[in-house]
Amino acid sequence: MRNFIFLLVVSIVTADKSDVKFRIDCWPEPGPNKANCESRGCTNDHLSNNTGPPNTPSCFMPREQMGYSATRVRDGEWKLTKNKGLANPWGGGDLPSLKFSYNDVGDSVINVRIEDNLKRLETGDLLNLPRATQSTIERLIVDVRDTSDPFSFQVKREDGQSIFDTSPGGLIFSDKFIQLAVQLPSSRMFGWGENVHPHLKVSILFTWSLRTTEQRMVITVPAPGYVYRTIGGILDIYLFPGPSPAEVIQQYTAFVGRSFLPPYWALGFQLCRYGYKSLDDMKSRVDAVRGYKIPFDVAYSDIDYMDRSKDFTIGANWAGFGDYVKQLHDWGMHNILIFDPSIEVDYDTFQRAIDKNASFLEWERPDEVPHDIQDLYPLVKNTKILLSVVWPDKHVAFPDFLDPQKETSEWWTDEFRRFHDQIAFDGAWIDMNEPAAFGTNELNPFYFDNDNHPNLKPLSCPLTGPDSEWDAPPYKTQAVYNFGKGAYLAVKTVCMRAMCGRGSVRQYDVHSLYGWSESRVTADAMRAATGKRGVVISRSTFPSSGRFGGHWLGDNTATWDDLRSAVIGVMEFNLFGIPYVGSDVCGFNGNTTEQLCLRWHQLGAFHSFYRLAQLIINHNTDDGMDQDPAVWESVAVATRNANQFRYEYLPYLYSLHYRASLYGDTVIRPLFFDFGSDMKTLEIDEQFMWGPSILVTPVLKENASTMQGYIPQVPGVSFYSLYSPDASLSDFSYGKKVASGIANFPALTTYNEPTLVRSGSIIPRQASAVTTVAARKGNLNLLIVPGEDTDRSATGELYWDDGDSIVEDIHTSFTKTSFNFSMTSTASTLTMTVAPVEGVTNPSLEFFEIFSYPTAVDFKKFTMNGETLSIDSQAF
Ligand code: MIG
Repeated sequence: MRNFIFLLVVSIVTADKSDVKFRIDCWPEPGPNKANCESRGCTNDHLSNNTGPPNTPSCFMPREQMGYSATRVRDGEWKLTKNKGLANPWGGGDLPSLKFSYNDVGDSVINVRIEDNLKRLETGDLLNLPRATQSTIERLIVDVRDTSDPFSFQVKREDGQSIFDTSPGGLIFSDKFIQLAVQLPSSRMFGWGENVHPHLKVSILFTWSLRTTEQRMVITVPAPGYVYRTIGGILDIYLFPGPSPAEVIQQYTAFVGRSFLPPYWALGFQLCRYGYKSLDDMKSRVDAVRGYKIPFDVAYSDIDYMDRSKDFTIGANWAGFGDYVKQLHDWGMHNILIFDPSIEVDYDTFQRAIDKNASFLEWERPDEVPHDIQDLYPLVKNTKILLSVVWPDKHVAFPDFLDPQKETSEWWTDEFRRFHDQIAFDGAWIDMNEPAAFGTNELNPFYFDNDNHPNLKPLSCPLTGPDSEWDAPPYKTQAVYNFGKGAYLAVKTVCMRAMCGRGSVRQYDVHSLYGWSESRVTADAMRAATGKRGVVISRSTFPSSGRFGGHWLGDNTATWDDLRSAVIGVMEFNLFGIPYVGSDVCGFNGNTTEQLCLRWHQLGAFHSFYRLAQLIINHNTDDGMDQDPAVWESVAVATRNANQFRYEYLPYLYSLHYRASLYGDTVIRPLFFDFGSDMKTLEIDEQFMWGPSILVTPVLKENASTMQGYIPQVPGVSFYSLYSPDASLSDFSYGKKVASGIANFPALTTYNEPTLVRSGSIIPRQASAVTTVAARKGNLNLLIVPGEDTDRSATGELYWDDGDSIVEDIHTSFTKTSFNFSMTSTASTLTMTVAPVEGVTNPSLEFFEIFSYPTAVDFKKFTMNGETLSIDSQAF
């Protein structure tokens, strides 16, 4: 997976069997054995497969004795002193004395810190988080055990339940290695990001690497506990009390910042492909999809549009691209372009960067500069700029988006403005921003075999000698160990010793912030260039990236497993506060199949970011297949139906995004967010809630004629089918109540996924159209699903704005309409309360549909604001 969130390695090493209770791996490198294990002062005990969970470490630390003793300094502060237990097995020296402290942040968040006396870089300072808190009745209490050796602490709820307990021991604190083992109260752990997870609940034994890298890597382990490992800095831990999962996310996003509001058009269907040979190629696929009248909003261009992969240039086969984007706009469509951060160092864009004093990642000292590469390029010859290899034909440099001065962002913005004058793109897709680099420290990089890529000498980072401190630290992270023998931190990326922040910080300390910093600068550049809200989608993210943009789940493969992992990944990114998220529909790598592609469109039609993307470059044959929906009649029809459903519900989806931006609500979430009182929902990760009202059971199995799902059993809540072969009142299942418990839904290929609506909901809709721009012009209609209470009450809301202009203040940018419905034995009442805002025109209400209405309707008795209405009972 590409974009792990923290510069942190989590190695979960517990098991329930008493003899292997909480093993902390002492030899994560390849090839543990008795001798090397014992040389580290650790215990070697190889378990046969049936005595321990899979991947239980055979070499483990004597954790019970390891750590620090504590003496109280004042309320909330202790001095920690290294005890006699095992020292850091990787060497490098344990810091003899530390400070442990905790503080309340606002009235709900607890901050626990373990740090030394040095001023270390704190990521939190760079992130500039709002650090707002949200009140809750729940309180967390820190309980420090300072009389036991090693010291440990617990964070508890007021009722005494421990939610975070470091009593397993094993605390290590060195300059370049920190380890903290934590016991949890429950095996229900969710949300380690970003990794591809087979389940939402992290229940299998796994070690997750969270360092930003281009590669997918996962090895195993179990709850209820985990071991954090990180390669430096301090421990600065924030605990959000909830108590409900939804409140945890609200509290977390208040603290890190709430998600940006996507423009309305960005909720439309998007078509993307890597491997268009020319503008004509792009046009023909766009025409094919439009030809099927599939609702369709965004046409993408991947690096193919560039001249030899250089940002802000247009390739020879793409003459007329600017006019074509105008044409797309005339059709009510939009265009998103890819931008890579790597800039070739010998053309106009880079010349302007130098002229404007923009900053790039660089070497620390002049004597480190490799002149055999550097001197090839006049513009960098006398600089310390670090050169590497990516897609372009010549060496590239990486913009320093953490530049504390304005020059770098001003140059980047200027490039966006200039390029926008040529092609009026509407969004930026920022790729390769881990940052990815080709062949670092490799003798024979893959591109040497690519006829299309010159054999440039790759970047080389010092792995031995005095300068190797940052690229070859004693403990090299789980990501590196998983990679295999001979791996190093700079695999597929830049040197950790590189300087950024205009020489103020090392890549080692901020590596995982590259994509975050590029998102922030690019979101500003987009707005400056377009004068519109725009959208940024980033491959690499970090906590709080959701403020600036969305995310796609990276290069997946056209397999049924990856269809399933998309369901989980999208829920996880909603937990991370990045709700504008989706997968590459149909699968990026590998050739898809008709059936898989059909099911993937049906799923994608519910994801906020809904993009068909594919790789059709096959380096051997150059003819990977097309896989857009127009390739197969069946997929075209299914996609049209699924998209029509989505487009009808866009006012609802857009309102969900407003709530995410305003209150930190999730858009797509696990069933237990809404129905946690039914414990069965805690295990469900093949279904999801689309906001509070709609439950989706996607078809995830090959050749399925039915799909099994679970309908929550919660007093006072029932579900109705929104799903039927022809979605009309004439069909028997549409609008019908479904029983709770396990259900088998017909896995239709001609309509959307099995979709249910929850009682008590009012959902704003509009008729579908070929684009969102056209659909927005239509009238509003309401789906009313009466509640199960005596008043049969239902509520809903609509957030509305022009969908495209820059949001200056999210709290005042919209009109909100609240809908309330209730029923007595004699009359039903629908109340709409509108808080208007100047400049925003709401769509007018055309009709409403009520499910489960108990009596015949008397058409003569309709009133509006007290006045009798005449109703066309024929049309009703
Ligand atoms: O090295 O721009 O994840 O979506 O199509 C591959 C080409 C570079 C990786 C992205 C993918 C994109 C591709 N990019």
